[in-house]
Amino acid sequence: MEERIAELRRLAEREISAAPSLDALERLRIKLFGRKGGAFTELTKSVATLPVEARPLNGRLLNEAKNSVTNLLETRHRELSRALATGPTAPQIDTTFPGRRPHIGRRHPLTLTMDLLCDVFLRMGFQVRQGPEIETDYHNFEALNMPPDHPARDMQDTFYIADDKVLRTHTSPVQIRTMLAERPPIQMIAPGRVFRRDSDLSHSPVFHQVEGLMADRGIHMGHLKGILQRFVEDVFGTGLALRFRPSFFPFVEPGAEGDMQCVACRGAGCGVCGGSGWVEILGAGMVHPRVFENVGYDPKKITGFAFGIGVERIAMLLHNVGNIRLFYENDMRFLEQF
Ligand code: 2NM
Repeated sequence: MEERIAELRRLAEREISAAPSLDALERLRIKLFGRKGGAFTELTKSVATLPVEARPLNGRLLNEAKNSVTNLLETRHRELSRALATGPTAPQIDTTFPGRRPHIGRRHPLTLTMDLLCDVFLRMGFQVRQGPEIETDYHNFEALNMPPDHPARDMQDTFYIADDKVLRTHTSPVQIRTMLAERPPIQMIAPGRVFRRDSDLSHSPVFHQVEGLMADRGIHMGHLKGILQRFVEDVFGTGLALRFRPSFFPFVEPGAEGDMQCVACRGAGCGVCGGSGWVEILGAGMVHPRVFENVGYDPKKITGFAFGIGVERIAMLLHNVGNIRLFYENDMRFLEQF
């Protein structure tokens, strides 16, 4: 019996070391340890038939042999696996195969437009000022010469957070805060997000503005027209006229709306401009004396112009986008075009 155990152990060791593949090794494992007919399995059964005094020694020898052979099987399994992954038959890397293109993000068309507008005014000497999106009634309305019963303060247009806290309906409160903190000359723009309860093809409850203010001694409407004409040229190219139509805003006098010749038809009349040849792009005017009084400037000495430009409107005209919602739906087919 001892001799049979030793012989099986030598045979197993030889065959395991020589096993050429993982498949061969698995067949060998079954041959040695299989439940039915495995060599070690059978040998274990015969130990049980030995005379009682011979069992302990042979049991121990058999267990040693099984443990040693089991370890050997595991070692050989590791060897063969490693050879498969790294050896000459391992899968080769095709270095000519095209790489996986990483997805590169891009800036949002509104961000691009906002940055473009800011650049144009920065080049003309304006500085960027920012302020909070949640504003006091005072900064958003009262200081801008909008008394409590003014229609622009109507619940339909303004998101109220509390009795005297609103989501700013324009970036003009940034001009108020700047004038309260600084003395003329002021030459600033306020780019940012604004909020109104309004929504259709060309209106979104959240939209963006770039407003501007220039205040000093001797500022007049000619400065306003010149700066804005230059803005139209820089953003849309030369040769498009800008015209002022008289209009009303409580915080300016006189007030105007600015139309530029249609980018699409250059004034001939088309669908974009509704056949008129002109598209409205901004509001503007000379800062109302009461606004200057409210911030402690003497309106007899200081005059100024202000303007407000809708960023979405400019982006739609620049890229011929017909529906404002495309800017907020995050459809990659749209965004990837910019
Ligand atoms: C507009 C149109 C006209 C404006 C006025 C002021 C301030 F604070 F200086 F008085 N800021 N912005 C203004 C004037 C804004 O947007 C359509």
